[in-house]
Amino acid sequence: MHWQTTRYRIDLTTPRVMGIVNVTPDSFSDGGRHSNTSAALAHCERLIAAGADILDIGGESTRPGVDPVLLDDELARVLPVLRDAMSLGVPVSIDTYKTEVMRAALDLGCDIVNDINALRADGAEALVAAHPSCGVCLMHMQNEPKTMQLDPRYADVAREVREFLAERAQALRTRGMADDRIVLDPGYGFGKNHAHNLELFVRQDELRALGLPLLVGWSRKGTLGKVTGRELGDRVVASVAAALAAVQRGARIVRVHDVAETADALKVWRAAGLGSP
Ligand code: HH2
Repeated sequence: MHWQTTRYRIDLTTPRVMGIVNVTPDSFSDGGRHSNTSAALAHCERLIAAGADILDIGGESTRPGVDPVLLDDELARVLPVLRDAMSLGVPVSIDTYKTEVMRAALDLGCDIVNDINALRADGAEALVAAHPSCGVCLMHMQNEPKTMQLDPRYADVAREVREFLAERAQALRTRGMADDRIVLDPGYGFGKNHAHNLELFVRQDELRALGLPLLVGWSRKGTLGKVTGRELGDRVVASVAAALAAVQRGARIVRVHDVAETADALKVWRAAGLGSP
């Protein structure tokens, strides 16, 4: 199993670690830490040294209740970081739902578009499908970040997420995009309450029926705080455990803040013989 991206064909036989680079003043767990270009680039280098296989660079926080960032502000945050990160020797992903940001990133040669909105913005689907080789991650989200946690409702969360992701993947196939460029993400914490997140986690296997690789992002999220009783700054162990459990349930890429800890855990997981496909 591979993930075809602009410059790299990523082998997913081994689970991969996607390191989070938030070039934002207000991300839920690391806002303001890497909000200028040089700090963000230093963070990229640290994540690679710690074992990141992919860098995911974003310029807008999508935490619950947040207001959208203006297009020009987002571009000014991410483009200089993307430009330099492209030379660090690993695949680079742009974390955005804005078509114009995707376009600018792809023009720079960016490898992957990671979209929490699964390419539903005007022109996003056509743009990505028309690209000759970039990878894409399609994530499920009910509603939008501003309102998604107010009152999320599902009749059957696992079925609805599966049907949504199937429809979004099919839309890209219809435009001629090859399956090996597409990765799916259940979107833990995006328009889902605590019970929804846990039910989806327990039934994550059901998403494998879609036949495409899964990426998951549990890192430091609120549900892990509820499960453990830990505050935001103290959720590393919970996040690593969630990443391992997600991989055990079929995820091939884990999107994490704590790269070194997650990479170590995955090494032990593989040494224990749990890594064979
Ligand atoms: N979660 C966040 C952002 N982007 N992308 C994917 N594919 N999956 C996720 O679960 C996901 C994501 C939220 O985390 P973070 O980037 O740390 O926070 P913020 O949105 O506040 O910047």
